[in-house]
Amino acid sequence: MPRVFSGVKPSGDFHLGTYVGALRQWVAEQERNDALYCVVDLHALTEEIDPAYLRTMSFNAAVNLLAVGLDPEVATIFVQSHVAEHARLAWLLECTATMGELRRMTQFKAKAHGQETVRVGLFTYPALMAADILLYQADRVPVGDDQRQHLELTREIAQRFNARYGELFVVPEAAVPAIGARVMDLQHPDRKMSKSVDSPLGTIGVLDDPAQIDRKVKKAVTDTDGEMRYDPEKKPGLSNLLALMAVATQSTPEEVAARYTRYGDLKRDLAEALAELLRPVRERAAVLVDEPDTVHDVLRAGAERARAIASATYARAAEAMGLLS
Ligand code: AQP
Repeated sequence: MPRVFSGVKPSGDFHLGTYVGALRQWVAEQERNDALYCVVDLHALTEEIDPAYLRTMSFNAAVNLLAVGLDPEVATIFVQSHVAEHARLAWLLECTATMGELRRMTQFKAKAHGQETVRVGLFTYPALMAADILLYQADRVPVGDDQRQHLELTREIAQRFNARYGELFVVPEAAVPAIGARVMDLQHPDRKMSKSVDSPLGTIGVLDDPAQIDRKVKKAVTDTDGEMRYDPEKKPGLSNLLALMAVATQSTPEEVAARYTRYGDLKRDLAEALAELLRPVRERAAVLVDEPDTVHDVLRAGAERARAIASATYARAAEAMGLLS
């Protein structure tokens, strides 16, 4: 069975972008693959985060993973820091990656831009992400569009390692959805919807109720020419809404555009469709938050299984690089 791995950073509440760009695929992939999904808490440390908040968000992340429909009987769900080999392999891979490669990462440039101090971990983040993936010998990595470049670097690191130290790592493929790979902020359609950017009206949380969704969609920024057309470059706000409607109704943005003439009608139907799309997630999460033991049991079992795979890969990589076993 092909293996699938992906991770999500518990740096804040999950939003529609997380769901549409990644989690939806994770659920679809779990049936036909050996799937491992991880709450990547070590990645959340790359920027300032309150310890108590991180703990809460990591637990909430696990709740949300179960609430979106991941089945712990089928997929392995765990927390990154519970498997020490992530940090251990990251060091080995940092010692194969170059400053030039890491400096090219656009996410680093964007996050470091304008900051007085930048954590070393933010810079080396892509090596840790490569370790996350390569530890499990993943064939496919379902991610949103913003992670493409990191995936490309992971492939380069794996190929270079294999060439220098012997064939060890599977070189993974990115699996990016055709529609919804980059959900934009509803108030600032020139930038992606993000957990850590404060944009209360521009961000739809996966647990938002129908009234909140309705308010945010109705206030979404579009344009003034009134032309119903999918054109992400010239009409980013409207195109974002068309893409979301396409995801919610399993069609294409162009088909959605053909069904509407007025922006107001599209917004009304989109708000309803999104509320319906997220309804089961909201309902399951409401039950799960009151069952912390169930959630912790899932994470404990997941870490155990993940550790078995990760420790075998790490041992081979360490030995290949010359560390005494
Ligand atoms: N806006 C988005 N559209 C489509 N996909 C998205 N993803 C994130 N935002 C969007 C995808 O969700 C998965 C988990 O991402 P993450 O939470 O680990 O990190 P991120 O990509 O850095 O997400 P955020 O929300 O922007 O977090 P912060 O603000 O903390 O950096 C990934 O597959 C990602 O592509």
